[in-house]
This record gives sequence, C-alpha cells and structure tokens, in this order.
Amino acid sequence: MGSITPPRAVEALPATSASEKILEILYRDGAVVIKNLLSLDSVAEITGEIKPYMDADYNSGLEVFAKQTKTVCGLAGKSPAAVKSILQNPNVKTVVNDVLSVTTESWWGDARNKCVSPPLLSSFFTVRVGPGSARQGLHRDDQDHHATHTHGDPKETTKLGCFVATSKVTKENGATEIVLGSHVWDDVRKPSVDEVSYGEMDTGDALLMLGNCYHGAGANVTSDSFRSVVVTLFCKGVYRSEENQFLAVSQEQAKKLDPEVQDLLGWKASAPFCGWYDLGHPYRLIREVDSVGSDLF
Ligand SMILES: O=C(O)CCC(=O)C(=O)O
Ligand SMILES: [Fe+2]
Repeated sequence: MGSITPPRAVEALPATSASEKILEILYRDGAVVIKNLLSLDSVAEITGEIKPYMDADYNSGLEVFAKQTKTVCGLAGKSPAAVKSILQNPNVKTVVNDVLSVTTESWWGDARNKCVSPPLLSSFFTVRVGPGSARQGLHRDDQDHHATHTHGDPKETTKLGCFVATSKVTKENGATEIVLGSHVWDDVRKPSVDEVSYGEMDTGDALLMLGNCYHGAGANVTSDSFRSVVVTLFCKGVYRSEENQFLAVSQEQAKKLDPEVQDLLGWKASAPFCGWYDLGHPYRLIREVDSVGSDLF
C-alpha cells in the first residue's frame, strides 16, 4: 500500500508581488494567499462597521453553513472600509479583470463589433465560524452558473473568490479547505478530504481562489476561537450575481459609492446590451450625469 503524499501548503506571496506572479500561481494551483493585503487598521475599521450587524445575532439558518456560523450580507452598503480596501484594492482589481473580463467580437451588419464585459460583484458578505462548526461540503463556487469544465483550462470559470482574514485563520478554527489543482478537473472527478490543503492566514491576509477550484469551510474544532473572513466573490459581467446587489444595497446607499464601485454592482450596462434600464445605463438613476440618449456600446 503506497502512502498518500500530504497535500502541499497553499503558496503565499507578499502583497508587493507583481500581479503577473500572483496570476501565475493562481492559474497554476487554483488558489494563492496574499500576505498583508489589508492593513490591521483597515481590518479594525471593517470589524467595527460590521459589529452592529454581527451583534444582532444573525444566523442564516441555511444548511450550507454550520449553525454556529454567523453571516452579514450586503457589505457594499454596510462597510465603506471593506469597499475601499477590498473592492478598490489595486491588486484585487488587476486579478479580477484578468480572470473575469470577457471580450468577444461579432458582426453587426458590416461592422466588426468588439465588446468588453467588465466583471461584476457577485456576493460580498462576512462569515464568522464559531467553535464546534462542522465542515462544509467541498464544492466549486461557479456551480451557481451551472458552469461546466471540459477543457482543463484554468480560466474555464465564471467566478473568482477573495477571502480576507479578519481574524487569525488556522486549520483548527476552520480555515478553508482547498483542493489545489482541482480547478482543471472535469465535472466527474470527486474531491476527497485527503486531498485538501488549508487556507491558513494571519489577520489581513487574503486567499484568492478561482471559482472552479474545489474548497469548503473547514471544521472549527476549538472551544473558544472564532474564524472571521470577509468573502468577496466576483463574476463575469454576462452572468447574474449570486447576491442581488440591487436589493442588498439600496439606491440611497449606492448613490454614495464611487462610480467604479457602482459599475461593479451592476449599475453600468455590459456592452452591448446586457442589464440596461429604459434603453440606457441604469447609473442614470443614481449619478448626476446627463446621459440621456447615450449609446450603450
Ligand atoms: O468559509 C469559507 O471558508 C468558505 C465559504 C464558502 O466556500 C462558501 O460559502 O461558498
Ligand atoms: Fe464556496
């Protein structure tokens, strides 16, 4: 009987790494940890902004989360610090665009029409995994989009995850279980717990993970340690977002966001004609612009 080689650790890179290096490891392994992506001050701000919602003792009651797990959703309207330090983080933006921007060309009459669809925010919530939480089933996040995987292509996915540690994250307190390399598997091969690596992180680190990589929340086997992460998922702009951002973030809240964040939430139509309102960009409802009649292209 051959012994099973223990899976290797998730590769960790400094936040100062070139985006090419981050993307190289992400496409090679399906996941990569970025050390100190957020400062401890930013983490403290996020934790403070989310605290009133956490204190409301909210539990989703969903089967997919352990009963000791608390969640706070719709963070784009609740935590300006999370918006700034995660959604507007230059490293995150570069990676998201590389993985999820969609560019296609097609004919419109005699014109060759090149369309670029920028990524969208798919969901933005925080998870606090309490002592005694059971492990989540291993899954691919792009299953929401009924994604299929047949080409062994690392980019064959509709989503990208960024999990920021707002507490220390250890194997014992429920670090995300990740099957490195599983992003290029077909849809038949079943992941097993023997194959998982643990996304252990210090506060402020972030785990970037392709939506086709098998993973799941680990079990929290401690008696007193809480594992807190901000989960941010992005998706291709031609798919619908997991969390309905138009309901999760009110128009009044959306008005206060920077235009690039409004666009990420879906307030800009995707070229050529996806997501329009009254034949124009929906952002006409929330921005001081006179764009009546402006073309969607
Ligand atoms: O909590 C985690 O580490 C992962 C959560 C997750 O994978 C999910 O909710 O889809
Ligand atoms: Fe997941």
